[in-house]
Amino acid sequence: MPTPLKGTAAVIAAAVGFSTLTAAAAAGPASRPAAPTRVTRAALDPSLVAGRGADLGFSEQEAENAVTDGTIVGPGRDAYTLAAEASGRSAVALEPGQYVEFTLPAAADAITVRYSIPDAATGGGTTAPLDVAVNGRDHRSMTLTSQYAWLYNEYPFSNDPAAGPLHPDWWTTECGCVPDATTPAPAFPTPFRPNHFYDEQRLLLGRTYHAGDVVRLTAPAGSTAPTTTIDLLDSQLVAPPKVDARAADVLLFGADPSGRRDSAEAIDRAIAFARKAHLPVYIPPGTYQVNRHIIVDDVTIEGAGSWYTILKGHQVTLPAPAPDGSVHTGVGLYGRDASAGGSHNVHLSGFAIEGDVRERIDTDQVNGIGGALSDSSIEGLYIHHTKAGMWLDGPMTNLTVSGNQIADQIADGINFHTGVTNSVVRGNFLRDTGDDGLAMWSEKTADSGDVFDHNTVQTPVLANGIALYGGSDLTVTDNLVADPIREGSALQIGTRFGAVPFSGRIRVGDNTTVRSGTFELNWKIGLGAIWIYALEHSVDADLEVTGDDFLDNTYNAIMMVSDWPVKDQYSITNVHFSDIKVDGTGTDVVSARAAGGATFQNVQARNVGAVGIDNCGSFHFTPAGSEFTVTDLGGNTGGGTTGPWMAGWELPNTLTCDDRPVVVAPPGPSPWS
Ligand SMILES: [Ca+2]
Repeated sequence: MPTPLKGTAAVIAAAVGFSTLTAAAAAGPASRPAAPTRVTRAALDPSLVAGRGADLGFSEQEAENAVTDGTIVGPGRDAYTLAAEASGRSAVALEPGQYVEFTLPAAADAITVRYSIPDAATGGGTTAPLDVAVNGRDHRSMTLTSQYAWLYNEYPFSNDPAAGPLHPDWWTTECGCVPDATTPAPAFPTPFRPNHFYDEQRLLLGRTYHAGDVVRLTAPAGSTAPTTTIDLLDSQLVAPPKVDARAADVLLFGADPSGRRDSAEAIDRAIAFARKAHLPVYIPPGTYQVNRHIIVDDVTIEGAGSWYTILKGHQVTLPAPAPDGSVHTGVGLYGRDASAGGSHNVHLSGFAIEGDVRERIDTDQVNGIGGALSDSSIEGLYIHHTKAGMWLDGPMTNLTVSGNQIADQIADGINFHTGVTNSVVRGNFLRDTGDDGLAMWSEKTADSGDVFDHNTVQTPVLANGIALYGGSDLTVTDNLVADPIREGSALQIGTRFGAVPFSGRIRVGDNTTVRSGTFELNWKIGLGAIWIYALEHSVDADLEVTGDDFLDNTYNAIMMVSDWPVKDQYSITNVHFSDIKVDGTGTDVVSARAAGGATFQNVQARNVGAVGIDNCGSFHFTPAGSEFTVTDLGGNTGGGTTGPWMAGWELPNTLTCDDRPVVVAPPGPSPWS
């Protein structure tokens, strides 16, 4: 039952994903008594992910589990669809007049709505109202926007829904050709590769509601949006505003909490005073207009909490490109450049950074947090609509990033780039990044001794949930990664992007992934929940993958690949998998497309859709078997459609190569008794 769509904006929506609308069982009418709306984490029963990921004190409820007279979108995992980019790969579409309602699981005075509305016909976004009512009264209106959503086309993407391919000299998967070198010229339907559909918005409700109270979100009858898609609702009880009377209050230095006047210089003055007086800087509740970087060094800056203190900026076009290549600037807190010695002893907490970045320009420094910050901490920020949430350019050391939320980014969530050492990213929540959620990128100089621990990464629209690109002695533990959408995996260990090789001990332990492993659109093969990739060097450091749960894998759970042109040059060795649970694979447990080998111990699998080990080695197919050796250290049990996943006949290196095994969608994850 395709939803009837009207108007020019609707044309785009209709073309790109509303075709996934189904007449699935929408819940009952408004008169139905409120039933508790399930609380989930990454659309999973919380018991399945206990102790993993971040806990920032909010409850997440998926719209597809709520009461609605709208239409369920999905589930579906195909790129460029609204379903695929939704948490849990499903959402609810509302026509004007329709609603979705959530029963609060606990006391709450604040909500976050993740939603999508169509783009304007010529790009650039639209706005539309959303009515919020609690228990049928206390109506409020949110103004939803798609100005920060809807990108099109090939990297680095475009806001123009009508544009043909940006790179007609690139090999293009849709035509299987290089368009410029092809006669007749191939035609590409527009919008071409639409993506990044969702945005989120926070709302303080003005009073505290109780468990059992009902929050109804209604697309008003007169809405200009033909469809309003609701993905989920977060609800929480926000702590009262923090007050610090023994600090340099930015109001005393002329900052304007109404957001009307630019406050950057006032904040600079407060910082200068605070450094001399050895005081922290305090930014009380309010919205402060900041349209450039605030340079921070040897200073503590505290807000009243990220729901109250908001630094908000417009993107500004620079009169001439900056020395770093930027052509724009915008709101951000930056340490000094590492080449100038970097910044030290910077402590930032308790405020939001609301940026205004609508396009991806990789030379632009328009990140929420940037520069080099040694011996520093960043805690309790909410970073929204910047390019990357935090992009740290080392060398630098000893940074702790904890308890932050980063959402709706054009590029990465947090990137430790070049020589970031002994630093920790713990307990952060990231949703809807436009590139890797969390990355360590050892370009030229190794990141070393760093830890990503207890973070939640949901719905990165491109690339990976968590990626390590080279480096030494790195740790990725107890994270929860869900729903990567294209050209990436939940976890990637790759020698890419000019990174130095891996060395020392690389530990990937006790993480949970779900609905991960995307369809690689250029290779046209399915990727694993964890993807180990030898592209620019071999992967030969001690790599220990231990205690992880890989749930509801779209294709395989574990993939090891060397790229075709380097398959005889680079290998993957010294990888050790142990104490792993694989619950559901569309295809294999292990896909090996490289020379080398790995050991496996206590890897339990069930609901496996294809042969357990898909072993291609380096594709020479000699009588000696695959160039990839699987070593069985015992306890590798379970399987699926073809029997035990690790069967004797597959060992140690039987060629079982199948580029595209038939996908058998597994049942949803369940407790492992
Ligand atoms: Ca959802």
